[in-house]
Amino acid sequence: MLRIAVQSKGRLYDETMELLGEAGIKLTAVKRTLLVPSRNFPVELLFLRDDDIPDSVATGTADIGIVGLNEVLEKRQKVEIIKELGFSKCRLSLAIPQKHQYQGVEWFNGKKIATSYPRILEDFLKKNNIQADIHVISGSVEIAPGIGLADAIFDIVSSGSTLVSNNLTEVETILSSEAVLIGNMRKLDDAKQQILEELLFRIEAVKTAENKKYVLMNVPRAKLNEVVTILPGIKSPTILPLADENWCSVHTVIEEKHFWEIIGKLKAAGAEGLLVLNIEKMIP
Ligand code: PRT
Ligand code: ZN
Repeated sequence: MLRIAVQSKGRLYDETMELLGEAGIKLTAVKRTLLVPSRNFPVELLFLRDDDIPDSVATGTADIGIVGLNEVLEKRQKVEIIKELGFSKCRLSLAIPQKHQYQGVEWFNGKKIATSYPRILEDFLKKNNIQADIHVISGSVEIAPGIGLADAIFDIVSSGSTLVSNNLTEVETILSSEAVLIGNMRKLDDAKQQILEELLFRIEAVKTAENKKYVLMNVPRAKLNEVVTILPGIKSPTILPLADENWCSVHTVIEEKHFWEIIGKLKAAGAEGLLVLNIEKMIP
């Protein structure tokens, strides 16, 4: 049984559960008790606050965990990053009140910076030879300058709207973060290692399929070459005959973003009856 530490509630929770669900892992109970085994795969989920996940993996309470890279780096636990998971993307940035002119990182000399990430900030300040006062607060960091508690903040930014509504400007981005799968530096026993490999294989299949679409269309045979050159397919497209021998059916997998670029070209080339389908999993 492989134990996976995951966030019990919060911003990571939904997508973590969705990823595990898409990887075919079903839980015995929907209710979030602390430790919930899967009913169809040899893993159990340990539900924790995200702050506790790096430590639980470093000490071996959990075998692996899913947590934001920002937490991993801040906690400085001995864990290895096994895989970047591509969700809960955000950045850790320095922001200052909009009324100030910013000419460079020296601005922070002698300033007081509020943050929940003192270690990452300390490293950055040291590297840049800045002497600043770090003021640790655990929530609502963005209101600190407005109430006179600090001159600037160092916090998580996603859309940036929280900064704007607090009259702050992002001036330095120090870290790009996303959810990561972490593991212990020590080797897992063979049984657990095997479960981990199967899990990684499944996650890979889910991730590869993300943002990809299965596209089918009918194409006049005379236009087939033209259509095939437009398609940025994974390999060459599948071409199937239709009852009307002047037409054929073309199937391929493309990235969704390419789809919008090429749809006009495909139609101009004579493609008809385009169908775009979601792909659940892809195994290369
Ligand atoms: O209770 P627990 O300790 O488990 O959770 P938490 O409250 O400490 O963390 P939670 O659930 O808020 O966030 C978990 C993780 O999600 C973080 O560690 C990040 O890795 C990631 N993440 C992604 C974010 C955001 N996006 C995010 N936007 N974490 C926080 N925010 C906050 C940010 O602090 C700021 O207040 O959202 C605000 C900024 O958002 P924008 O969109 O206005 O810029
Ligand atoms: Zn937390």
